[in-house]
Amino acid sequence: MGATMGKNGILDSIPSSGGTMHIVMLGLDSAGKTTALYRLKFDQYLNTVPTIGFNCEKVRGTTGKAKGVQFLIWDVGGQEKLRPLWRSYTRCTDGIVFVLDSVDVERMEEAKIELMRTAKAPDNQGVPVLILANKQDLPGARDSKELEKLLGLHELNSLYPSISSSISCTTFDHNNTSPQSNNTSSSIPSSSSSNLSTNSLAHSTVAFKGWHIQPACAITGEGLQEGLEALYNLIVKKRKLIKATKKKR
Ligand code: G3D
Ligand code: MG
Repeated sequence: MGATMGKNGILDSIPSSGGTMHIVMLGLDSAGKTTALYRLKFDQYLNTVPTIGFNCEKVRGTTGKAKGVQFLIWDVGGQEKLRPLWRSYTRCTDGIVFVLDSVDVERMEEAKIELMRTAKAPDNQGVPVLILANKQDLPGARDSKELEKLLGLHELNSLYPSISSSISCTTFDHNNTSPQSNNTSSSIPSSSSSNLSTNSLAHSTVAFKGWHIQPACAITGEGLQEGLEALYNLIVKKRKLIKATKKKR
């Protein structure tokens, strides 16, 4: 623990190579961040005290494609006076986990404001976000669908890159029923009056939904590894997308 702050934030001091994924865990105070971190790390419930500063642990993925992957998870204090520090941790991170108390409807608006502020910060735009809908064991816990609405998570969609590709497509000559050219497997009908013989370009956009909401209970550990795997998949997908975009240029 105890990394120092560099000009690019606290992650300056950590090598980003070696396949370790850097994850920052944020959320309002008492949402269950530290409980989730220690449940992931030690696979048991540990009593917590309010976090002043941060905790940091290496955690291994145990499920699906994330099995064996090493995550370096930063759990940052969520009290209001500590939130301005979040930016130092999120800069250069691979993914963000936003932990939510699924019962605390009174503070849902506050949670939404902080989540949106974080996701929309220029440094964080496009960084995959896992919303961990914690405390699902408690009566009155809102389910993912309801939380999605309460938090207005659709707003996040516009923050993620999409790749647009141009494909040469078949044009159709009405005097001649054979395709003129065909670089794609499907033919796209042209307008009824035309005898088009030139290729046209169709633009397809592959959308990337860079966020996921995962119901969880940090006390029992339910949903935590699943959430980590979902976040891992988003990070990998985003990297592939960026690589594909770069190749096109
Ligand atoms: P924080 O790190 O986000 O500030 P903590 O939150 O991990 O310190 O947890 C705050 C309180 O919520 C703790 O209770 C903790 O036991 C509880 N908590 C965390 N996750 C869950 C959960 O999934 N279900 C339930 N029922 N409680 C949870 P105390 O009583 O110590 O304040
Ligand atoms: Mg804490």
